[in-house]
Amino acid sequence: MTFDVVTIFPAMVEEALAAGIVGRAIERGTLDVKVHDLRDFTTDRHRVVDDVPYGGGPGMVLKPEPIFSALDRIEADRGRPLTVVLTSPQGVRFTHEEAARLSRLECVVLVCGRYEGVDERVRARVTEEISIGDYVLSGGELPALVIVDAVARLVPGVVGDDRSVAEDSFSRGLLDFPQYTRPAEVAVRDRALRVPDVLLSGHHAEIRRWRKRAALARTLERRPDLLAGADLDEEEQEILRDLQDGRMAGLKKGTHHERD
Ligand code: J9Q
Repeated sequence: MTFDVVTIFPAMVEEALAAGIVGRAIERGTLDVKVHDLRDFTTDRHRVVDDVPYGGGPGMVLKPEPIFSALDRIEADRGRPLTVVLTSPQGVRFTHEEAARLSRLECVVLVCGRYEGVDERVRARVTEEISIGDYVLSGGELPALVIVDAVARLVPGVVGDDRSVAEDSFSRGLLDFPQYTRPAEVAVRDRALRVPDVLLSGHHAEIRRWRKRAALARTLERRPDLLAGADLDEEEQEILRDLQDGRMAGLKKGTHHERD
């Protein structure tokens, strides 16, 4: 899979991409990511990428021609159909499902917008507009990096062990179960915090069941909205019913349930 990122901050994007799992996948050639400096596609002496908005108002708007030139070049270089994503607050919300869909494409271009805006005519060459959430950012570079990371992880071979991808919380539609590592006991201020005994027991069937229960309990507590779309096996459905009974009972007067 290939990504092309069009940005006015190429160094920021390059540095972030060089780190971690995505960086290693690029080194190995599993992923091909090119970062394009929008200023390289200007034709004036001062390499100007933005201008004042027609009609007046504060801020600057990204000019259309450098973006069109960048897309022309990328299209010619890749020689394949492009999916052109504009990162913007007006886009469709980015989710695991969107990431999975993009991971099946060959060539994805990410155009990093600016807070103040992008000339509306750029959208004539954009195939989709994506938002990573409802907050104000200065530019589309961080959203583009979020999208590359989430999509790349779903490309076969990018993550070393594909079991981690398959078991990944949003692949399964549930939150993760709690994880522990050594030591088995650690002091926090005046308290000794222990790893749950079952995880030290070596009883694999029990461990699996404890993890299912813990993941379901967390999801029920923190993100009950996810349960509607989760695909649960028989055992998980039974555990969930049990947890829900306990929760409802716990809300009633005079009933008592011990903590998990
Ligand atoms: C370009 N706020 O915000 C959330 N997803 C994308 C964005 C965004 C922004 C400003 C500029 C993208």
